[in-house]
Amino acid sequence: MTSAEMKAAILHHLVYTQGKDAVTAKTYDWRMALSYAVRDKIVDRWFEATRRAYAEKRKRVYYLSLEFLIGRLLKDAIINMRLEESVLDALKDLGIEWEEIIEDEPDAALGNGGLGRLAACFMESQATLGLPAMGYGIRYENGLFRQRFEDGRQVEEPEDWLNQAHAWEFARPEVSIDIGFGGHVQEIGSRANWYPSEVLIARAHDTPVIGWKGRWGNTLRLWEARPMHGFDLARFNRGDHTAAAEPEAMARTLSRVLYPDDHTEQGKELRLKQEFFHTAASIRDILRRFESEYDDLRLLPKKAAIQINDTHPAIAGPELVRILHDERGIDFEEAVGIARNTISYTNHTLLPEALETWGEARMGRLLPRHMQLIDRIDDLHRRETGTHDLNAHHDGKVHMGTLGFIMAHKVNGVAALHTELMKSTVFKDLHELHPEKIVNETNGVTPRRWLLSCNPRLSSLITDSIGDNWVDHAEDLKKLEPFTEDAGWIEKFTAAKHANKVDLSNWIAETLEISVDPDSIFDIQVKRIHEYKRQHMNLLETIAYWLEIRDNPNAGWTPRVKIFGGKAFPNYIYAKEMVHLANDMAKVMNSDPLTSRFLKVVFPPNYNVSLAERLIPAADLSEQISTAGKEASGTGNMKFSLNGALTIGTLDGANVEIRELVGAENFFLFGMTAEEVMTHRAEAGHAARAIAADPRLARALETIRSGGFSPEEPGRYHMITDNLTHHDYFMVCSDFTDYWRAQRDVDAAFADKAEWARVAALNTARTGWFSSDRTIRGYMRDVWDVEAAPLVDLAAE
Ligand code: BZD
Repeated sequence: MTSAEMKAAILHHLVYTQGKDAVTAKTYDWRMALSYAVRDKIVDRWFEATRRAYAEKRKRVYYLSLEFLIGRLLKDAIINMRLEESVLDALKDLGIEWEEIIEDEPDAALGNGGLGRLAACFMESQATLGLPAMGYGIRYENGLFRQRFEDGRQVEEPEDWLNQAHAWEFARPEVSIDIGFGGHVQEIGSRANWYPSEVLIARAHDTPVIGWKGRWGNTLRLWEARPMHGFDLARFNRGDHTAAAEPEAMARTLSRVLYPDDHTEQGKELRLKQEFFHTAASIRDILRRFESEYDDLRLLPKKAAIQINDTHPAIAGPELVRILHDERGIDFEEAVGIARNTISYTNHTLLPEALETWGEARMGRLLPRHMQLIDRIDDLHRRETGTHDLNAHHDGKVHMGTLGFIMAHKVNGVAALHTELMKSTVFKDLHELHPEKIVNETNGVTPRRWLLSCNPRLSSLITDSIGDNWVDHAEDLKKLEPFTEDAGWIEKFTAAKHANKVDLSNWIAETLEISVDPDSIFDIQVKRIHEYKRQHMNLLETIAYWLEIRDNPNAGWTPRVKIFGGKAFPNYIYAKEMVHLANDMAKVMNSDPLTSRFLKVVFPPNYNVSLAERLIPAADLSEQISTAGKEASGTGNMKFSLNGALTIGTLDGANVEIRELVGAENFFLFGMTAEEVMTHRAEAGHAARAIAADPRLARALETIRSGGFSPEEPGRYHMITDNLTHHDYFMVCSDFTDYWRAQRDVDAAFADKAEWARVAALNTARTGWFSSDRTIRGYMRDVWDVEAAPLVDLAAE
């Protein structure tokens, strides 16, 4: 597409789709016009792929997830369609700022963190690989809350991304599916009729997901909840104005908000309803598509693979059995077999508080037939395995992890260590019964968004050096290794990183009014705020460093900028205190004349996908410091490495694999192993002993305790200091000394600029394996048993 054609397309949509002329158009109008112009190009490719999937009778992958954290879509689409040049030229011609347009798009924040972002990376990789796949999610009206700080405290505000028109979706009112809840069951022999007492409608909204070079496109289908009967005109005419709108409001509640809980189970009824609503609509849609192509349901596992993203859609098993058995008349055991061979389940956490359970009373009330089928599934599993105590339904609850396991043919962990821990802890007994079921698929991230798009300087250097094949064959980044020995090339690498740091410094100055020196170490910890991720350990180290500088301000300290980002779950008081503490520390430290040349603390609010794209390319040091055994994988860790940051981290999640790939000598390792954590935790008084043994730690804790960062309220952080002193389940104190040591190793290493840059470049060269293309290939081979469509390279046409 030429620039002139692009310009014409933008102007056409500005006038005829957006209904504005160039004189009155605002940034929003220009963005919509550009989005529609780009979307037109995508749609042709998307149809072509969809037609091919049908014509070639290909097996399809269905990715069921309550979360898709996709972020902005415009730049992604432009880059994958290779339209940057024509768009940039056209915008220049029209006198429109590219940055301003890109920044105007709201993030689609339909996820909490890693699990939701993984789903988004997977969608992009599936499209890039030419794998016929469809994502199913919920079209939340309000995504993850917006975070603001008020006197350093987190304040949550509703996120309303659908307040303005959304350029990327197509409403499909013709795809409307009835979803029932409650009511009663009438059994007829083994089968039953379910008569729900409440029925809602799931309406589809489709977003095309386009792969690299537009070679393939898939669909993300998001369900919106609608009332069976809309506005009650009779009631309205009787003068009952508010009540007339009630059914509508009730139904809409279901797709209104994303639960902001990551890693906790709230056990709320609305959440269970969301889960069933999402899953039932998706299963119906999958079966309808299957039955339009094939007439034998026994073929289902050959033609469809259903992946459930954690247990949130785990009701898929019983629901599929219900339709196959009750509605289609397939024998119960055979129905279970078909469902199992179709479904597989990904586990994302071993934290006990995150494992979903539903009370039998609630489940029985809301899903009476499913409750009966779960008992029969348990019964069948007992007979199959000769066991008696491994039920999904026990102790008055339905355990969704067990249900997910029993109803899947494969269960996967998301990093090597995590998968081994699954086998030896949470799923130990089930694993012994089904040793073939658990497999590992180490997570990955899409290099299109997480290198090419977010880091154009580094990407250009890479492409100038080895060509652009790396973009969809990220293992090619290995070819950069010889360049890391070339001083001239390392200078260019350093220049790219430095320019990224200057950009970030300017942004920090403009938006937060904090001045930071781009020559400092940019040390970044961005992720959800959680005790197991140990932001407080980082804060303690920051305090200890600050105190040390104050003791001796002229000792030639290595300057650091400590950057934090992340949201705390609104009811998680401890996490919110960590946020508050970080902000209080920033206030004190950034204005300390003795130390501010050497140390700054920066906490931009509202960490999201777009902010990650801004921060990660500018990082020198990536903080991956979770208590060993607690972070299933991490994916931020991969993004940092790929962008040439060094990691300080524990042997947890995918850190283990990152360290193996980049080389132990190029990784700042510290802390206990998962096994050591388990034994050490059992020793009474571990925290007190660690504090007594490390005066730096003792002083840092005492500084918080005595109100050093909250003079107006000295007791403010007693929750944190008391917990660390007396309980410290996540072993912050026991790991602190070694963490401090590793941080000083970082200082020493940073002093040798050229050597640091060489190691940073090695990180980029050696982490291509963490492409989600590799992950998806793994699922295709080990879990889904599916092949991609051969692709035609359009760029060559
Ligand atoms: O999944 C995360 C893990 O904590 C990470 O280690 C891992 O890298 C990613 C991807 O596999 N888990 C989550 O993000 N979990 C949730 O977001 C979540 C959401 C709702 C309820 C429970 C957990």
